[in-house]
Amino acid sequence: MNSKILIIGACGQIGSELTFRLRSQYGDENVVASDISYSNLDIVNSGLFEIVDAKDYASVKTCVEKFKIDTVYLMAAMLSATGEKYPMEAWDLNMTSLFNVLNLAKANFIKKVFWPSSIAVFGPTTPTDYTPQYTIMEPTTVYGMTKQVGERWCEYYFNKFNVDVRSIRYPGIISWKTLPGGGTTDYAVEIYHEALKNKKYSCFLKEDTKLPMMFMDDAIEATVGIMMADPESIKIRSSYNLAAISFTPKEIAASIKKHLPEFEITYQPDYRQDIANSWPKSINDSYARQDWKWKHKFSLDAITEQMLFQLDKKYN
Ligand code: AKB
Repeated sequence: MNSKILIIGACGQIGSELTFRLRSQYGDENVVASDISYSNLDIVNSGLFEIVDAKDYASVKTCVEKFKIDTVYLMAAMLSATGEKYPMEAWDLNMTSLFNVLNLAKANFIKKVFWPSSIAVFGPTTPTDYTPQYTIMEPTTVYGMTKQVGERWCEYYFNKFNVDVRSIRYPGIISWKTLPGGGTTDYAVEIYHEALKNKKYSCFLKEDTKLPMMFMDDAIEATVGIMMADPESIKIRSSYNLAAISFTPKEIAASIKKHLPEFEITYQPDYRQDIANSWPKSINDSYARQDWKWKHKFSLDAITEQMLFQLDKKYN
């Protein structure tokens, strides 16, 4: 029998692309997209869509029962930069939505849960290079705190209540279909838009700020890959380290200049610099590669080629 899937936060950067991917795999009739508002018309008009408030247990449960959902991808979250502006709201959204979904699974309304964690679970006391799966975790952002404690709850619900919850720690995600919102790694998407529109970009991070990043296509493969893996192969029920590439603003600018030699980057670091400074430069994801055979495809130059090609088509 086919899975009946609900994506919560389907209008967002990852949720939107995940919706299209899951629909092509499981059939339009088996994938319900949902969000708090009609903010992405491509998603709203592309198939089954429901308004669901992730913070409201009854709202999520009603949708789950209406469509006989067995699998939930909980993609709604407030990210690192916005979370620092609205700490209580970030805590409330990120934690309440997770408890709602985990409790629906505990009560057997659903069978399987995907919940995204992030490199934001790490902090300034974490080893920065090739950060291991198991290491010091003292996040300094509210977003990072919600992800760290969320991981503990996922593992707890797996151990105590046998909830099949799976999670990966996303790095910064680069995509062209939907803009990211409220993250510290968002510069690596904005830069391509500005390069094409204005041939220049003022970066909110310093030129040598190295962060782990990944192309959306790889992120979607990882998400679908961990969810399709045999339950026995998922040995980590908190969240898996996940990695592809790492680069600095200076390096992404150099990659863009290969196609647009006139492109200029300037640097005006703001409060997001402190957040970036607290995160790892690169990640050791050997458990994901070993347990469920994760591997990435896209290099920085391959991402740049795709981004400039697809955005150029969009703008013209
Ligand atoms: C952010 O920058 O907040 C996110 C993340 C790394 O989780 N993109």
